Amino acid sequence: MESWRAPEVPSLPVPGPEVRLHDTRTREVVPTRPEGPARLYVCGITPYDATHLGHAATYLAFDLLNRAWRNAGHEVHYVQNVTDVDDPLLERAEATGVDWRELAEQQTELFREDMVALRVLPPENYIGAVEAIPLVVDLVQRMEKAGAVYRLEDDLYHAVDADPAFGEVSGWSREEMLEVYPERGGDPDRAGKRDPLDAVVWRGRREGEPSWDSPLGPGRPGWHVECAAIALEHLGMDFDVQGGGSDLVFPHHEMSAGEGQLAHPGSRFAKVYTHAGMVGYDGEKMSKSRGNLVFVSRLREAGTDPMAIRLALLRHHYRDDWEWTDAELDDAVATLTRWRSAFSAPAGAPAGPVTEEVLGALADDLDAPRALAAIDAWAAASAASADSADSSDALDPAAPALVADLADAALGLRV
Ligand code: 5CA
Ligand code: ZN
Repeated sequence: MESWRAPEVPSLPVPGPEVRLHDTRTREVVPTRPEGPARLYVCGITPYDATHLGHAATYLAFDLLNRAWRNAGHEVHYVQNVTDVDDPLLERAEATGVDWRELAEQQTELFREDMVALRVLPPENYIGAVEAIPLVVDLVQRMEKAGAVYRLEDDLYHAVDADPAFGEVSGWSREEMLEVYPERGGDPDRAGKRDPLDAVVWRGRREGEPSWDSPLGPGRPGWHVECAAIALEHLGMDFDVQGGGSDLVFPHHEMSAGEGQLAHPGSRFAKVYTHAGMVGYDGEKMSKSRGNLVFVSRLREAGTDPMAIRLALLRHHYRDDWEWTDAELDDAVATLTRWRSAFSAPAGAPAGPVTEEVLGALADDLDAPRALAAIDAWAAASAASADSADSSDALDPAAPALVADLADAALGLRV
């Protein structure tokens, strides 16, 4: 499907350091060492009730990674999916009496508009589950050849016991897995399964549900295999980073990695698995099923500057779980006012040290709060020197434009 319009990104006079990133599998911050273009897959939305601030925070985290890699001199090949056919989307369409295709198209378009407003760099390949069906069929057939698929009535299951590496991505115990599985699309209690944790890779046709003819029989893709198939087609095995929110660690990323690896024995799915924390509101994780959502589009309609939304979200480290409050937005608006005045001043404090600090912070596991604090400190120092006759000589007329470009290139904040 169509991706969205790319924002302009200024080029910086100095390169950033190599990027280090937290890896869920090893539970360590590790260097990323892209060979050729850095290859990034980030799980996309299921297009109903998009885009809430939790979604936005997760996509901003990986946008920081995309920018940090580019600033370190890498090209980036970014792929994202849209889960445009799956149970929760179909259920919502049914409940609201809207055609599921129409719901998906409307919500995907709203998401694109939100991403443009937030200056998120678009993926090169933006791929819907529906358009990926031939890829899914191909991957399931490869898994079948590896002896990792069995049939239960009209459905095909990924047999997790065929995979000696099962559990490696999340590092979770079976008890932990079994506890969340039913809430996250799993069907542990279905009679006839070999292992309660086995996951559907092809769901046979049901009355009243969309389905596609295929050599696997009529049906539709399972969720995890959708992402595995799209990532493999566009990035290949052993790509650099698989990303998403922490609610995708298990089962989604565990299963999609396993499915890729079963079909391509001997290589790893992703080198690094990185997860963003959950944004809450009113005491609970912001989620479609709980309905406690704050939407980017609603804030925009109410006249909120999208850069204030972006700044407020970036005040929190991407790995933290945190709770949104409306006060965060007021704070961000005040910060933008201070920055705007410093960026339009005739001179400012030297740009060299703040550039080094901002690029260094972002390359160090995407530490946006530290990067923002460095620009705050630069703006405050510039304003203080401008007010003092003694130190105004130390101000550099080139600095405001350089730091404005830095905020844009590294943090996506065009002020
Ligand atoms: N389509 C699947 C991924 S293939 C999916 O999870 N879609 S989603 O619309 O439910 O979520 C989109 C992204 O937002 C995922 O990476 C998810 O982990 C993330 N996300 C969802 N809720 C939150 C939240 N409250 N805070 C932070 N990130 C969230
Ligand atoms: Zn996914």
